[in-house]
Amino acid sequence: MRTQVVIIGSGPAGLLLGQLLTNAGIDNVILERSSKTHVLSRIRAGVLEEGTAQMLDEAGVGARMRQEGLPHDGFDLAFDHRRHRVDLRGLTGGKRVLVYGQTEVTHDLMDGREASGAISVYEARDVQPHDFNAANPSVTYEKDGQTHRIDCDFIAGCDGFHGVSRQAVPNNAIETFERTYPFGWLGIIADVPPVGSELIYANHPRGFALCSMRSTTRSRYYVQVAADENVEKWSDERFWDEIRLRLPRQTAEAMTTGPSIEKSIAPLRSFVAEPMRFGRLFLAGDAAHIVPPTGAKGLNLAASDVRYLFDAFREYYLENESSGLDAYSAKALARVWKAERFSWWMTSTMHRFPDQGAFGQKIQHAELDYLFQSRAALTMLAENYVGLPL
Ligand code: FAS
Ligand code: PHB
Repeated sequence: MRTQVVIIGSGPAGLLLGQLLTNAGIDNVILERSSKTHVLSRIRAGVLEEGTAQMLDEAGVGARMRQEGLPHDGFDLAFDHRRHRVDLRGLTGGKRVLVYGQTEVTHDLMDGREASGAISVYEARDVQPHDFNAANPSVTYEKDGQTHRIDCDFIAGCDGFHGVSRQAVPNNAIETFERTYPFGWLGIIADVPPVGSELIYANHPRGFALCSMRSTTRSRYYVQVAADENVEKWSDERFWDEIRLRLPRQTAEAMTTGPSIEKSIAPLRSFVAEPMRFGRLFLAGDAAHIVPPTGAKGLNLAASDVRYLFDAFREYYLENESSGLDAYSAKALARVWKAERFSWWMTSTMHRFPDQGAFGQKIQHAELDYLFQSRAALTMLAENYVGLPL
């Protein structure tokens, strides 16, 4: 079999790239190791930057997002028993974010892919990229007891942090940068109305908490836990008691609790691999970088990588120009590192670190205090949160 672009991974990055390529008449095949059901079962991000939402519109899959997504003009930071609002719209000249779960984004992209008739192979085992430093790369995989090979022009590694694409690059051709955090996020989903109309990020001596949502009837909550915490030790009751201890009293008293329909712990890390191109193999999304979810950047960075990579492929195939492909890695990394900085800053400002000590807590408090005394400081936060220009 032959195609122009093989995409490894059917998460948001792979599906969005595939949809844009197909719409532009550029032939592509997606190879995914899991089943569709498993991909859709993963509960992840919840906040879309406007640039990401516009890409979903451009891909022709934005209708349900525009109908069901919740536009948010701001969010609260809670500390010292009080909530302080960050007026995104006022601070950024009218920009906002859209609250719409990654599961729904993935659903919409899968429906679009199916309608387009483009080929996706699920439960493709042992996917392997080959000869991507030569002019004739290929990808092999196992399915139904047979080995399949696809010859192609390019390979897009959209296979996430644990994928095969980055692992296929020789160690001497790649440099990685990493910071792991001494805590994780215990998250739950419950079919109860959210405690507020906007998100609340809380800095508390007991640890960080986040009140988010998926709709006006479905809430998404998180509390910071030890990095090695066991989710089995957290009954629903223990979770609800703990998150209410970390919120201002009025907010805690207003919280509706109920049975969790999903409960899991996500580790937090900052990670970047450089470069993001290796001959005819291009990395996009979590395959190349990870951010702690505090800044709501992970899914949005995957989208901006796809923006740059799709534009480069379109220029190559439709205008016979390869400068976009040559510039992809540097252009994507420039935005990645700014999002890494913001996500690290939000995480460092809002979480309790075991070794932070009294001085560290004073610095954290001064940081938060300064934010709400300086329009310049709050504007920095707001313009990063809504998404820096593409
Ligand atoms: P993904 O990991 O989503 O998709 C990669 C795909 O490749 C998967 O379907 C995988 O099965 C497939 N794959 C892997 N190896 C393969 C192989 N060898 N062959 C074929 N296919 C292979 N971001 C936020 O903004 N907010 C959040 O709250 C948030 N929470 C998160 C919680 C968790 C537990 C995790 C892991 C991430 C979270 N993120 C969050 C970040 C997340 O949303 C990612 O940024 C987003 O999924 C990135 O999308 P992709 O790059 O497509 O990678
Ligand atoms: C979520 O709703 O899952 C969410 C929202 C904002 C974040 C992280 C996660 O920063």
